Amino acid sequence: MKRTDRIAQPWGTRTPYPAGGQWPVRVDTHLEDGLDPGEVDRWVQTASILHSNGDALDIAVKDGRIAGVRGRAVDRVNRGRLGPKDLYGWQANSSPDRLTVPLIREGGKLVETDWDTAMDRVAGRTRELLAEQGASAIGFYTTGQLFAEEYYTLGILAHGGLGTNHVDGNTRLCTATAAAALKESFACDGQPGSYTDVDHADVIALYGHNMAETQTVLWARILDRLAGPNPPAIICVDPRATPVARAATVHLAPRPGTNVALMNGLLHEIIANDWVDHGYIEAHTVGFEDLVQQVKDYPPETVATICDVPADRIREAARLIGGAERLLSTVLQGFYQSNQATAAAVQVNNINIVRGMLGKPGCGILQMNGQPTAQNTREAGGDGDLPAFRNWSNDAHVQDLARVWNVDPMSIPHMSPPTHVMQMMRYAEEGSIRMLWVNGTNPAVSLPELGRVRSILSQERLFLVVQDIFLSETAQLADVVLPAATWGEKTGTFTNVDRTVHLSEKAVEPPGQARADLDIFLDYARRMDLKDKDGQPLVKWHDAESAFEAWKECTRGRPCDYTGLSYAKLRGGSGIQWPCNEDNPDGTERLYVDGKFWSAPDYCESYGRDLVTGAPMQAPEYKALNPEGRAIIRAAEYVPPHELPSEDFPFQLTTGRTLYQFHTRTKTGRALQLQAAAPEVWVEMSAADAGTYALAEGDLAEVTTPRGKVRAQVRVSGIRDGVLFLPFHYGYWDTPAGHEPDGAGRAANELTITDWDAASKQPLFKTAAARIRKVSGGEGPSKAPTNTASAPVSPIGWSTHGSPGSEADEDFSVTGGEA
Ligand SMILES: Nc1nc2c(c(=O)[nH]1)N[C@H]1C(S)=C(S)[C@@H](COP(=O)(O)OP(=O)(O)OC[C@H]3O[C@@H](n4cnc5c(=O)[nH]c(N)nc54)[C@H](O)[C@@H]3O)O[C@H]1N2
Ligand SMILES: Nc1nc2c(c(=O)[nH]1)N[C@H]1C(S)=C(S)[C@@H](COP(=O)(O)OP(=O)(O)OC[C@H]3O[C@@H](n4cnc5c(=O)[nH]c(N)nc54)[C@H](O)[C@@H]3O)O[C@H]1N2
Ligand SMILES: [Mo]
Repeated sequence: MKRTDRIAQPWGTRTPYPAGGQWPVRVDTHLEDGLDPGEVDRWVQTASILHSNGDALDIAVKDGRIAGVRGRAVDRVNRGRLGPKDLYGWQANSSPDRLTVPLIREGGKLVETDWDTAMDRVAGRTRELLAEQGASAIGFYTTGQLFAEEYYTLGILAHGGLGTNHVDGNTRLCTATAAAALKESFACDGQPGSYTDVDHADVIALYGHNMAETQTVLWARILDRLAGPNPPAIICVDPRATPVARAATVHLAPRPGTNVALMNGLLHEIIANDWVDHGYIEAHTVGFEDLVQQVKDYPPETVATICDVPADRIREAARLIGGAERLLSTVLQGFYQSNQATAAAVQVNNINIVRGMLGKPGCGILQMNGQPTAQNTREAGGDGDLPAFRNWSNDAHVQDLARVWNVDPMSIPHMSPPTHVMQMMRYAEEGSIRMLWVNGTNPAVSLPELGRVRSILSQERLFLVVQDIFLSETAQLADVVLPAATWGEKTGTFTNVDRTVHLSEKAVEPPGQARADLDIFLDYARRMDLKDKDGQPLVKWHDAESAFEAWKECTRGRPCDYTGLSYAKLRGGSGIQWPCNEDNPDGTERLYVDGKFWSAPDYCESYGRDLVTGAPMQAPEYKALNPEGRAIIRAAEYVPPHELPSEDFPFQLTTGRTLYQFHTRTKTGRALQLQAAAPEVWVEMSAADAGTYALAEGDLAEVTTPRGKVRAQVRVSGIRDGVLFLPFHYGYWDTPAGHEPDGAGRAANELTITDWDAASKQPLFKTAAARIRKVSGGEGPSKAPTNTASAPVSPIGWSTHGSPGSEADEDFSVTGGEA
């Protein structure tokens, strides 16, 4: 047993292990001050809610309150470990400013009301709009932070009940490209790999993925491999000196927005040196010749000029990848939110495909998710796709869904792709979407170009419903605010990046009158009197477990088959990876083990899209391309970002995360230890750029793009020259002043651009042109964390550490765990 300051040491103590070995157990516990584990009344099973890793944990309940957390030793994902956000973030649940009663807007102000009044107003407005305009007047914008049961219920009521095609999730901002890239290469969503690939890999390549800060426990697994015998080589592609970059064997720091050029350069080398598996390509793929032709134009010297990365370093990275025997590739926002998102992410798939590195231990692709239940949003249809990876452009799939729901197939919208959120915002701006129901997301801080977003959401003619646990920046603009119960206060399932399904059980009562999101949706379905084609209630379930049973039926025979799972089976042990069914009763560790893909034309989720225009491919085209259901190698040429640096805006601005904060901070900003570790926005720039612009550590600077201004203290960091970085966590709920007098804000999205990837429709948060100027000298260094990507390049006199309440126990004595 060891006490560790987990703010100062986010990854905790090393437990080294060798290639092919089993990751040792380390059980992390943090309880409220003075509480002894022996005094805990109950431990209640769940998994982490503040990222996509799916770390399993138990909530400590004391006197009906959440009083701490402990990692679950038995779980395959984390083997007991927890990250800082999980150790401390739960405190937000009992924050005194939780929403506890519904609110409605009266005379311009939000006032308290009862559930009947609030829900009648929502249902009443829905009925009016259906009568006046039809379902196209109504949009739903959900999240990646509810449970599978809730998305499935939302999906049936929006698609099967009202019949609107305007359904999307904030997963559009998050993992739309993960889904799109998997659909392009394998014609179906679903991660091929498994976290255990970390145990076996000899090369791990992380593309635009700061895993050290955003999936701390998975990174701890890699650190433990690096500390053990025969460690893997690490390749990092990131313009900043992240902790991943510092641990890397080779770090490539390209100009933001040039990922496709870089990937084509790597593929050029892999193909030119014949580091490819011709047998695999021949037997299991289509499209290789196109790739060979395409990457001919990208020799390392050409790529070096586009990306500003030394040609020899590209060769070195390619040599490592080309020589790997077990290659694990991971991809996240540095690709997904950057220029040519899908095309870039697909090239990562191509590397593993042409090297034949799929379906074997250590050979995996993790097109990462970000949010805890982003996968479920996509699976259950919360993002507008049809549930269980049914193909909206395949009539047989629509009919099959209509059978499951017992509705007329024509009542399920499927004539065009589902409306993505940026398009929904456009429709609201133009006035054709007149009601928008936002749940579990805070678009007034997280969407690009906030000035525009605020003006859309605050229009009188838009009826805005916001279902949240706090009075967020978005909720402040709403016509009706519905107080939700959250993680720990309700039951449901969630699925992480590597398809592991966890049960999350209710531990405590929600505050005041707050209700589980599922109960809110069920109440709405009842009030709307939604019926199936026999006049029976459309939604035939009444609680989380009955919703899960219905969802299971919907997945039967589909790739994400849940039929072998049940709440009982998920209770007590480890999470289980789908597909889990009669054939795979214990779940499935890796997909595509036999080189067979879910890409047969009559089974696949998608016929693919044109990577440049985004236009969906038609069935005949797809059938001609891929009649036998193989993996699809899709080549892409590099196209520069739309907004490039200019004389007026000489920098590239990129945005992202820091280890201690989650998104718009509604939870982590209310957890003392986390908020203290990263209390205020900062802007990162290189030492050379700081010199040129006469800026120093701690100076107050103003960053400007054509959309707006943000003020932040300068952190001189290891970021590449020519690039500025802003964390996007800092909105306005905890700044009484809000905007600065002269119109500058502190939310990074004041500056970002309304633009998105053509194929995935994911907004571009990572490439914009900007300028920076000094406002005033600082009164000391910026408060940015020092042990993360924002580490200062020269000493600033202090380092990030916790206060007395931020120690956690690490227990190394637990043996066993999952076999
Ligand atoms: N601590 C913490 N953890 C989280 C979250 C959080 O808010 N806080 N959120 C969760 C969610 S929802 C998500 S989606 C994930 C996101 O996890 P990540 O994707 O790891 O996080 P980001 O910081 O958004 O972006 C990753 C990196 O992309 C780099 N980058 C920027 N532009 C480019 C580019 O053009 N090319 C390349 N190659 N790299 C570029 C940035 O420098 C950054 O280090 O994290 C999850 N985990
Ligand atoms: N500039 C820039 N912008 C970005 C990104 C970036 O890297 N840069 N990243 C994008 C990404 S990847 C993501 S995922 C988004 C995240 O953006 P958001 O989804 O807007 O961020 P959150 O702060 O997680 O918002 C979740 C909201 O749901 C509420 N909530 C929490 N739990 C529950 C619950 O159980 N029920 C209900 N009803 N509400 C709940 C929270 O209080 C909060 O208001 O931001 C995107 N925006
Ligand atoms: Mo995300």
